[in-house]
Amino acid sequence: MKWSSYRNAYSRDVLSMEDGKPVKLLGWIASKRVHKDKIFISLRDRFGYVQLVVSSHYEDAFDKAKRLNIESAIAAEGFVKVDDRAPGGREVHITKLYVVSEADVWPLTKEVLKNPDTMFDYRHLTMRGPRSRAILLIREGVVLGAIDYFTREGYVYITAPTFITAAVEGGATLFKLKYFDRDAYLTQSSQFYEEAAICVFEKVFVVQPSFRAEKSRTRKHLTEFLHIEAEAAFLDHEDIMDVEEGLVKHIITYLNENYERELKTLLKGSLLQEYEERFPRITYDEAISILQNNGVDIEWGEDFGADEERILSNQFETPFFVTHFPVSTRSFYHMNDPSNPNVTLSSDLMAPQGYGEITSGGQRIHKYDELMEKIKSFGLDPADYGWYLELRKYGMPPHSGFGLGVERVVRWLLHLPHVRDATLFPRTPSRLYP
Ligand code: NSS
Repeated sequence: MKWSSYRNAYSRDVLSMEDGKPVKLLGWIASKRVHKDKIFISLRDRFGYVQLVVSSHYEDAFDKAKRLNIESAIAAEGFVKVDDRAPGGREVHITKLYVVSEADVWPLTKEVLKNPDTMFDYRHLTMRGPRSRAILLIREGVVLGAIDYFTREGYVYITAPTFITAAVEGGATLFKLKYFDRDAYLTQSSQFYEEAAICVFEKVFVVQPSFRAEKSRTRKHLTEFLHIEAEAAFLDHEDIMDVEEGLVKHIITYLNENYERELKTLLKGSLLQEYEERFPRITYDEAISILQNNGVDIEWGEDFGADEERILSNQFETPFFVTHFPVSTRSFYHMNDPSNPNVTLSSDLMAPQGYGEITSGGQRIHKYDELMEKIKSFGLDPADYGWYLELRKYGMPPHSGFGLGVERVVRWLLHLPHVRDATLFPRTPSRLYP
């Protein structure tokens, strides 16, 4: 049989068909219930689930349905039956059933699924469940929503290399590897390459993995995450916060418009909250006061850890920016605030209700001497940043940019316990398989 031309409907089409319509379906047996003279199969295909009913009257189909393990791939022919008792009000009464690929006994017992570690050992199989399916589609929606936003706003999509020679976000979290006989690293951010590209396109964005050798075992750190980054010429710190805010609001609207089914599956029947008002903007100084007033032992100049972020973001019901981080807490490329050289023109966008940082950005140093001085004051070797410095000699305008962690956004929007739930095959300090 030529399976590519066999099918004439998907599960979701059946749900709006009239009684008696003949259909040919392809998919997997997600579950089955065997009765004396009837077998109920929940068939899964790329659009979801539909109920099949195999009656003992059709002996060959009945015998196959009885014998087959769940997750066997099948082709099934029959007629649509309108029935209020069926999920979605329709089922398909099967007359013929073909085995496309027979499955062994499914190894995922309740024990396996209960323990997050063994659950992720079987991620290649557990991803077939309705919940991970819906989460992965929302993740797709976050990326497509972002691409939709950037292309509408005139940003050009570029790509940057994964093998790099120097740190963007500090040497401590670089993954080192051998590049033939030289040392190289895995990229932490495409930002520097985007900065080069804005002198051609003015506004650019990337969607690609970034890598961090981060040992911290928190609910928000992966060693490989999907990074959406944007960079724009002639935009200052305030302007780029507007872009970040516009992006996050657009992603939410895009998901509500295009992923209603998945959102309702995951959010107990509701859609995502849309935010009309402008996101609040508080300074780092104000954030420190809030933390101190909540009994947190933190001094001015210290960076926020996971706990501080959680406590701070628990004070808010909408996303909010924290701006003007101290020079000591930010990478060297950040422009110092001309009105207060102890702080930078930087900001993090925080998700509310304890979820914390989802984007980070700000204005870059665009002047050669200023950047050279800052590189040296950070104890870095200017030779490592040759081309990046050189850009400042050839017409680099004031510019700003930011990065957004896709798994962090998905985790927040869906209230997931951990960022690893927001990606297909998570990479953490302890997980490199599957
Ligand atoms: O380190 S960042 O805060 N900033 C940058 O990499 C800039 N160079 C981006 C830019 O301006 N183009 O990371 C940006 C975002 C951060 O807000 C998180 O949402 C996410 O990337 N991020 C992570 N997600 C998951 N796991 C880890 N380890 C992680 N690190 C950052």
